[in-house]
Amino acid sequence: MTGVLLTGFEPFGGAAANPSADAVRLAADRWRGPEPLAVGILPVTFAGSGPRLRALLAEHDPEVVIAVGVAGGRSSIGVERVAVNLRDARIPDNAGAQPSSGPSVPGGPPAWFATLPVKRIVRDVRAAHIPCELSLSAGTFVCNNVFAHAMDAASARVRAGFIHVPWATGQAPHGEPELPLADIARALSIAARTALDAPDDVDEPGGTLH
Ligand code: PCA
Repeated sequence: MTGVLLTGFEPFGGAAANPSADAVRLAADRWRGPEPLAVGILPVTFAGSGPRLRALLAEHDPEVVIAVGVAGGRSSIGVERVAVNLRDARIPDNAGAQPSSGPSVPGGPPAWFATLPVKRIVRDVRAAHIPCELSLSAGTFVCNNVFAHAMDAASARVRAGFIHVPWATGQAPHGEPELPLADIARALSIAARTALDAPDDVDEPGGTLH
């Protein structure tokens, strides 16, 4: 059985690279286990991303699955807490599809909570001096779509969730914030290690007032 499945995305929206793919590959290169870690790269399409993620889950049967995507404009690692069952695309995906409403998972619930220990991951990544915060929305584009499919497909035994990352150094267009790729990869390894070792979340009040 594979311990961890990490997925990243191909480039989209005219960008030459996607740090999520670079970071999951680097995290896998540096992973020392002992649990195995598998990596997959997903297409940035509404039609293809869910089936590809489901195929990877069936192939690897992981204990922990963390899907990863870039969130241009963010300066911190963002551990996503809620997947909403909604597609609304501000830009076309890589196949030209641009839905404006409707669910990612027809017949599914309106939303899911990540089953990763999200607050513990934020705490552990920050302890490594990497900026990290809890996020309440993964948006309504392909990343959130994959998050929804992950939560729908993962059995109760699997800890599943999504992490958004900033651009890696040298990649950001228009002066958007960046983080060193090594820090992004390290944050993903910490998240995987924490989810394997400590499935229960910490009991620490947080949230937002508005
Ligand atoms: N980010 C996009 C899709 C792929 C990616 O890396 C998103 O946040 O939806």
